[in-house]
Amino acid sequence: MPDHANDELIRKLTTALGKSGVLTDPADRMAYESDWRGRYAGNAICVILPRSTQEVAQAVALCAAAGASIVPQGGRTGLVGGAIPLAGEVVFSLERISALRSIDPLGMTMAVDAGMTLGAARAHAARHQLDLPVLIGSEGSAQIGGIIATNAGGSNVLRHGMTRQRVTGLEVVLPDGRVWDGMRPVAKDNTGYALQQVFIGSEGTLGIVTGAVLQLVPAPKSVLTAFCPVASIDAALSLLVKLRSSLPDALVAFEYMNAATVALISDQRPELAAALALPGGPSACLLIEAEDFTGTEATQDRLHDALVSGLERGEITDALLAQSVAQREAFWAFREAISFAQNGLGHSVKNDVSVPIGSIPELLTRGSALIAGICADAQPICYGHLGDGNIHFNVSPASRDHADALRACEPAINAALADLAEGLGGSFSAEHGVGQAKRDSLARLRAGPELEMMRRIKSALDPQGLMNPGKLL
Ligand code: S2G
Ligand code: ZN
Repeated sequence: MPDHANDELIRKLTTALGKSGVLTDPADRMAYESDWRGRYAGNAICVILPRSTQEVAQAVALCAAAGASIVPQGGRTGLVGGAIPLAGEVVFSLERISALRSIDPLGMTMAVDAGMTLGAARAHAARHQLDLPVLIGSEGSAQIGGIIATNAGGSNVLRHGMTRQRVTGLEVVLPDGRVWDGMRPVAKDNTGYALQQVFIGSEGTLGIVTGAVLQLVPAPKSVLTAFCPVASIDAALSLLVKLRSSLPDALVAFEYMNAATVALISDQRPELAAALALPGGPSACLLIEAEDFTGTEATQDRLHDALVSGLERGEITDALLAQSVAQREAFWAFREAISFAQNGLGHSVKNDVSVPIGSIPELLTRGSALIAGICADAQPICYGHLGDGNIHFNVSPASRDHADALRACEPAINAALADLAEGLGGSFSAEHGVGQAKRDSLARLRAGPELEMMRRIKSALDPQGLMNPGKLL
């Protein structure tokens, strides 16, 4: 947009939201123009911080009238650059719209503003012995609107599903500035197209989520967490099968990390490795978690017996069962440190893929061979949600000196791993979404009816193409 048009729009937005609600100075905008990894950055004409759904609606209407593009933004914890401006957009930060609207302990639902962090929402639920079971390391910053827009997964999808399964109602500001109030706190609403589902995972390209009704679950009486060095990926899968049969109603997390991942954490965060006091050198490990609703020893006994038989079969070489909350937190701190630890080596390549669980050994073997063929001094940092078939097939340089070489190989690595995952019947983006990072993979791998339907939905709901241009499609 020409400068005078920008100035005119900024003037109108300032009138609508007040001076404190519109950031124009580059120094004030900077924090909103790049992601936490510093991997994606851009320039907005301004960043606005509306205080209510009505202010969002007013601002969207002003942008639509001016033909200005919009980037909805939550906590900026995404990994595919989906909430980062490219150039010339208006960034809508939802951070000031963060209230608890209501909570219904009997119906186990909670209505919240989109800007509430996931951690705050989980704390509200816990006060009523309930839980919002989306388990991601970034819960302190990730916002409810963002995890809905990206359909975030996390570590207990195995039991509770993705964010999609948690949403019963949505409030969305549409690209023309109208507000859709779909905040229905009922499990069943079979009245035509499931419109909430269209917006969940749409990455801000169809509208701005400003509120949600979330389906909560009873909080467990206790959580049992084990950390186990594992002999191989096949052994891990064999143990998964045993645990699923002995803890069918309790197993919530089955996280895998390969030896290179464990070595990376041990190098970058020795204090976290020391807290686990793992015997021997870095080996592949599992983090296993079960929820106990009985308040008896039954679940613990079943988990213990399953691990003992895993030891006897040689599937695991040790089994640390958390004896305290602090020890459980040490296990998770180790696991959640992976993402940041990758930053320590200069450049991190991330490929969040899923395949049918039985194909994971082939994915790891063939994927590692592909990477070795593309980039000599790179190491596969493979970890993630083995229990639901989602592996973060990340790649780090052998050392910081090789970071540039890896950066140069990234497009080839991403394309090869995307093709491999899709070829194995899986997905080139399991939980992180498309954003800027995987847009080309979407265009290449989902061409035909799938992409055509997406484009038609996009043009039907956002005919001006103002919502988050350059992301996803
Ligand atoms: C995880 C997040 C980050 C990454 O840790 O489960 O979803 O680096 C990932 O891939
Ligand atoms: Zn993940």
